[in-house]
Amino acid sequence: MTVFHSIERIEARILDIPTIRPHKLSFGAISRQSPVIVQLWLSNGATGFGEAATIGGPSWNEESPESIKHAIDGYLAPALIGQDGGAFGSALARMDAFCKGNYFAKSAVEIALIDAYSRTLGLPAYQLLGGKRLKSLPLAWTLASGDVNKDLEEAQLRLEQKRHRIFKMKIGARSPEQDVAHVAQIARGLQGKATLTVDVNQAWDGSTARRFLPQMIDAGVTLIEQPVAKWNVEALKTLSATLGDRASIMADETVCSPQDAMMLARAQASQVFSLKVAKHGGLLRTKEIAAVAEAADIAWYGGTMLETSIGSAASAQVFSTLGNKHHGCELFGPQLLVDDIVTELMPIVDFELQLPDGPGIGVEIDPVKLERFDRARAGLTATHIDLGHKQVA
Ligand code: MUC
Ligand code: MG
Repeated sequence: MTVFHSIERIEARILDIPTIRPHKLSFGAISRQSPVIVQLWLSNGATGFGEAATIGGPSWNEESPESIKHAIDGYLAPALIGQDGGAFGSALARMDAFCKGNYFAKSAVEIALIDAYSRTLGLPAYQLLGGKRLKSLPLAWTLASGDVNKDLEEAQLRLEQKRHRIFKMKIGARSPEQDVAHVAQIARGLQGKATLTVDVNQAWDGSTARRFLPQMIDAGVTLIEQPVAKWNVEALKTLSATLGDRASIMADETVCSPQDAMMLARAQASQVFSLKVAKHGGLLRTKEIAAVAEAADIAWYGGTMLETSIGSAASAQVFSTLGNKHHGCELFGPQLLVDDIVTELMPIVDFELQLPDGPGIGVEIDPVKLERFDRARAGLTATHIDLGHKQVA
């Protein structure tokens, strides 16, 4: 028996949710996240939610909350209305035909579609993505207050609470010498009780990375994320070859499409891929990148764009279907926001995020909170990155 539930309606809204503290990255600081939340209805009345979040408007890559909403309202929703809700691959192909690129926007729609359809079947989304292999994942926290004492306080508290023992430090905004001193001070303060990683968010050129990463490793860092510009695959390759077994190089901004993944695998330019549902264009495409990683003996890491529990749970659904050659995940977005939009957060037990069971993406929306943070109601304007004292000319 064929079950046909057509896609009836798709709506996108931008929320504005403050962060608990300024979050400082190489390219600026944020104090507010503006996730785009998508709701999709099927003809049988089932509904699902999806999300795409950016960091500092279009500062992390080309898409912004406003461009995401625009692409969905103007192009992606019209492409899908009346189509078979269970034909996920065809839905992706139609979105590609109507609209080039715009992967964050497509991911929010695809998540909402898979959420709605799996709820119709009464199944967790992971059942439609290959089934659950992992029940939990070690959960990293990012130390990015910009102040070494505050970072250490945050880290100590989270260790005591048994929430996190992987700490990622955002570097690249200050001089490399200052960054090395900062990381070394945190490492000394934590006395080997945690795994340390750094994310340079493309800030360094190849020679800076070659000169300063060995010092980071001497200080205790074992995973290095996107040290150079996304196009600088030659530098990633040299670093991967020369840093040896002491630390792994992880691609983030460089690895978006399956072609990027193939290119990095052929070049042997990174030992780890940071998987992010938004930049890959959805849950199914995240599995494609993960498949390339597995075939090329590259490990994966469950990345985030600092989503609410909607996007985080959707990511958790697909991560739970992957193999165990991983470095944990960083789905801590909900903890960085002053409040969330679901009734119950995914639990953290013994430093591990418990990956949700269904139905759908496994979390339930709180409609009151959804309204409370809705930009259309609050009348806020676009979120901009704070460049601080950075000289940009
Ligand atoms: C990134 O580039 O990884 C993820 C965690 C965090 O603190 O920032 C993001 C973006
Ligand atoms: Mg990154």
